[in-house]
Amino acid sequence: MSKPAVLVCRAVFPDIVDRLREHFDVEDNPSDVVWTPAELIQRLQGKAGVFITGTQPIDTALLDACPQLKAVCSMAVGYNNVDVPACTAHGVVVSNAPDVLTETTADFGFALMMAAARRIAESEHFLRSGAWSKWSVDAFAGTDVHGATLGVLGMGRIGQAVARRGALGFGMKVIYHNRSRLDAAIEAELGARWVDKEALLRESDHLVIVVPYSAASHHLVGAAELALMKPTATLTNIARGGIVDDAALAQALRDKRIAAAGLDVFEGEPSVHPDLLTVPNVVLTPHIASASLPTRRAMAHLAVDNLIAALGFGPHAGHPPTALNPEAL
Ligand code: 8YV
Repeated sequence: MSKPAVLVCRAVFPDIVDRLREHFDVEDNPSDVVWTPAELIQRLQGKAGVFITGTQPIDTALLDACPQLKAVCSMAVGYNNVDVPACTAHGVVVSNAPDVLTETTADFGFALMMAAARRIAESEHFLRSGAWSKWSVDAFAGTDVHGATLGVLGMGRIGQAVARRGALGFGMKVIYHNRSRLDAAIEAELGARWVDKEALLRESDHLVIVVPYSAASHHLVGAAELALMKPTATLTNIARGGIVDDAALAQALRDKRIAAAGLDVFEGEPSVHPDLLTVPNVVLTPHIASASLPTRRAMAHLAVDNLIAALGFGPHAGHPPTALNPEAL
């Protein structure tokens, strides 16, 4: 009997592809070409499953054009690139990759927040430029992290892991805003207090954004919100581009409306708003918050576990462990 065919959209670790080859005829992408939607549709013809990352859009047009597709398995936790209701309507199961990247992503969010607060990137550029000629009392004096107020916008798994670092490691006072409040026991463990969005913006010394992207979170932080923040505050975004209005943020940084920012995600990435590239008080990284090698491997393995199970193989046949719409099966 011939094996079902699957597509791996981007270059991944060779042993990941080998695991898929045990069950499937695999077309992979070792040269890591970013396929256009039309190329993706063409390669998906006759494929029962697809391994994607957080960057391939999966929409109705693609689903209509690929009637044999049964499973879309992503190695990202965020799934705003996938139209899950459309997949369900087409009988296509979708999975994401939660939990395995929580701690690594929280580590990075904390690092970016600290780099912004303590002006690490800005001062490193100064040193590398050869401009360092003497010690000065206020050179690159930033803001303290320990004992400050940490504001978390979006208190899911990663938000809670950031809060835990702040509260337990740095003695920070933690406030958060989320549509739903945490259980009282978790609030007590994290020492976290729910506040409305306006209070979060006004009271945070360091605001970390960890909310999923959706139409409702588009430009959740723009000029009006930035105007509420303290001039000494920092803003860190490790969630998705588009949640922060990047043009408004660049202006606020230039005007010193807020002190500094740390950004791992951008509207329209991999393009970055040109004004962000010229303001000095922002640390910019290319969407790498989950990028420790063990975590990227764990994310890819989880997507493979899901793909194997969704197409009826392995120990969890028929029950992909982190399906978002198991009812589609
Ligand atoms: C990934 C992410 O690097 O998991 C997510 O939602 O944004 C990142 O961890 C990327 O999307 C992997 O495809």
